[in-house]
Amino acid sequence: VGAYPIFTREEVTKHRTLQDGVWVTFGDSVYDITDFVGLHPGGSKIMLAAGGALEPFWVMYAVHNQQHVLELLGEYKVGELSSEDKKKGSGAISDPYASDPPRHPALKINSLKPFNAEPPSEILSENFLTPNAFFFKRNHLPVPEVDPERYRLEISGEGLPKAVSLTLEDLKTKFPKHTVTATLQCAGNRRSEMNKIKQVKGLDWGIAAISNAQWGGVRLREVLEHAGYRHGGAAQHVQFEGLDKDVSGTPYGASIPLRKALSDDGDMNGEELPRDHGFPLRAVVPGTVGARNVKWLGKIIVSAEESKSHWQQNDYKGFSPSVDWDTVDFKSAPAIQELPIQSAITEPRDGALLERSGEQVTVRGYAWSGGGREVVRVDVSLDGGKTWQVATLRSGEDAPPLGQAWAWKLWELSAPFPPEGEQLDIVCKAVDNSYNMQPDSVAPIWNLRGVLSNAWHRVRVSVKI
Ligand code: HEM
Ligand code: MTE
Ligand code: MO
Repeated sequence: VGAYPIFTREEVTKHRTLQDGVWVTFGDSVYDITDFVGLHPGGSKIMLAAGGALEPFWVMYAVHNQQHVLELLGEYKVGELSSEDKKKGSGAISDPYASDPPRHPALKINSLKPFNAEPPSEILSENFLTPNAFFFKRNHLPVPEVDPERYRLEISGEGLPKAVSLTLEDLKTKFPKHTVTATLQCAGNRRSEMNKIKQVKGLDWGIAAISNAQWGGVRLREVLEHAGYRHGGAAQHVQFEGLDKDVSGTPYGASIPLRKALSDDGDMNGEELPRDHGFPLRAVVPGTVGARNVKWLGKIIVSAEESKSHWQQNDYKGFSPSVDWDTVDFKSAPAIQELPIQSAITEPRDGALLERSGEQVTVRGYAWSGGGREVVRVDVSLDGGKTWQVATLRSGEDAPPLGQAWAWKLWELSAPFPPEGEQLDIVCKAVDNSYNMQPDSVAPIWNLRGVLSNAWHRVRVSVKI
């Protein structure tokens, strides 16, 4: 290792544009990342750190605390900080996640900061309504601290005579309360199965980035009417902005088509909306991908255009297996809204050891389809898909009106063990009322972002004689 040139922090600050070169520091080292800026998977945000330390930004984006990222950074090293500046350090870094709420220890954490976690799969099939503590949690940023007294919901845009601001008290007293039981599923649920085919980018979700709750609150339509919304203009979309913001002050955002604008706020399974799930207000968009169910809702904007948010424009879209990170054109695909038919086996778990003495094997799971399409059947195979049996569906509620099956169905199959064999290849697949079915394997639906992973779910278990 040859000696590196020595720089002061003062000198580093002079390199903050592509013309002057883009330099950053990490620990005691200096890096010239000019050539990496255009290649950065996180886009132009990287320029926020230009001329200074990476640490204050990387505490927010903990995706960087990985060996492969540090190795990549190492390739751009050009110097070391002067011993004077080494002593000073990069300044105290406050952890933006320090005020995140406490969480249940049984959750399987996929990323701590931001917090992303799924419950043990058995918990899902044990409860038609997933208890809030176990409901999967998917945050892109720190959980904002919202003072309910000072909270305001801002509503503006196309077709509204003027901007309107509502307090929580207004929302609770000026509108009728509605409830809806709706399943929320992340676009990345079951991504880990795609990773087995070929590496995708994103959190390695198992089968439990999906949960079901009864949501209580007000209808978005009624809030828009209260704000004086009139049809006839250019309005096509309803944009949502969260109160969670990144280092550049950009909030989490998403939009839904205007005609879908039918939503709720307020409580979750009869409890106050938990901080992780959007306290004090979230958009609930039944039948629509998790990403559009914006939490910590601060702003509603009716507009002719979709949300400009990164997550609406350059993420949460599906592509052909042939598309890679060099060829992907995010403008060429529509934003995911309704999700496809889905099901998975929650019990037994892959790799479990079953006792034949029980004589019956019991398989449990969930099934759900987007857009309010009702699951009408779940087929289960104990022999890898050669023969099938129909599972019993448990809906937990009265039959929903056509096109409004927002909640999942839990299902169960109890069947005699096949006469021989030390292994069971259990498979499930669901059918919705449009007769949409799941594809039999992952490879043909593989996509670089690892979304929409809904192939037949398979678990292999051993049988003890
Ligand atoms: C993602 C490298 C600076 C924001 C990534 C990833 C890499 C990377 C390799 C992909 C990680 C993965 O998915 O496994 C770097 C390097 C940097 C740098 C080498 C400095 C030399 C920054 C800065 C910010 C930032 C300063 C913010 C101010 C992000 C974001 C993502 C990301 C938001 C996630 C994108 C997504 O989830 O799609 N970065 N980064 N990065 N980076 Fe950076
Ligand atoms: N809303 C805000 N403001 N910030 C977020 O990070 N994550 C979205 C969505 N709404 C998110 C958000 C994504 S991708 C999903 S899957 C769901 O919230 C997860 O909701 P949950 O944490 O209540 O399960
Ligand atoms: Mo998500």
